[in-house]
Amino acid sequence: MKEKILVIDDEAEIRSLLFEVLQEEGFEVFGAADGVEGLELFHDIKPDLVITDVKMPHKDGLEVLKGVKDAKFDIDVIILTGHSDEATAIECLQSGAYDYLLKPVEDIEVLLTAVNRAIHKRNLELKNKDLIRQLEEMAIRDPLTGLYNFRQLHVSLDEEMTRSQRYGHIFCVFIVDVDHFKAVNDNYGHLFGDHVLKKLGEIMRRTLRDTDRLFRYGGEEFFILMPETSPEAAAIAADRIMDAIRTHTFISDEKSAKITVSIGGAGFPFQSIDKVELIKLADHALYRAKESGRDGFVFSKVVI
Ligand code: GH3
Ligand code: MG
Ligand code: MG
Repeated sequence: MKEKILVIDDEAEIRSLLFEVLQEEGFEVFGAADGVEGLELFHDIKPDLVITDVKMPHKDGLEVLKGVKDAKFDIDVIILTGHSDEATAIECLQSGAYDYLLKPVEDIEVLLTAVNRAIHKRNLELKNKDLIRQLEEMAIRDPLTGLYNFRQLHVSLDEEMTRSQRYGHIFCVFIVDVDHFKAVNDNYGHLFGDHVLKKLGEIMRRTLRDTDRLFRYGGEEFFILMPETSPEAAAIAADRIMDAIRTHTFISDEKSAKITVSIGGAGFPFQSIDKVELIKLADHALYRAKESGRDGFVFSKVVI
């Protein structure tokens, strides 16, 4: 993709010179004849670099620089200025300009070096931002299913408890455990087991509300956090989940299998006042669901 450069100068000849040179260099170039028009265009196109004249009608280069910096898009500005006005150029540098070039622009190589350096720096910054975003995602997601992981579950539970206490709302949680999953691995292989876990995540995500959050809790266990949900509504959700899974045929590599899950549920703050207790109640309820024959849902009976 071509990088975009915005050239702001009231002199048409300078604009057309820069247009020609920068287009030749492979950039997409936009032009504006004064600072007001320039800043409007800047917000519209979000260029990768701004080159602006200093002395212009309406808004001068220093005001353009301020407008660009205030927008917080991390976009650099190169200042164009006459020989007689180097003091302003220095003031621009002090206010955050990336570089300045003296007019008339005679040495095209100097111009191109400054532009390419600024664009290279911007591309590195964008790449870094992207890598940081990826790392942040990796830190909170489970790589197999793409669902939020155990660590993020604790963050979300803490947040939901705070919200629930502040606004007096209740919420419910489920621990969902695949029935006889060891047998799935033993009979069809670990890869097929992985496929089942991934698919289970998709099925549950589709079955839940947008505001419900789904986590991979452990190996073949999932955790569901349902804000503003009563135990009665949770029971309906549990039935829907179990039904969707029970009726699905898992197919991969010419193998196919049917699977069921057991679900344990508990609520906050009517049954538990802290996170550890809440998880323990859901876990006990899950244990009872397993004991009563699996493919079932048990909501904690604890009353406080
Ligand atoms: P139950 O109905 O009592 O829950 O029986 P189960 O076989 O599901 O329970 P158990 O805890 O004995 O076995 C869980 C299995 O899940 C064992 C483990 O190898 C498997 N498992 C855990 N994580 C993964 C994974 O990421 N991929 C695959 N394929 N299997 C996994
Ligand atoms: Mg001028
Ligand atoms: Mg299991």
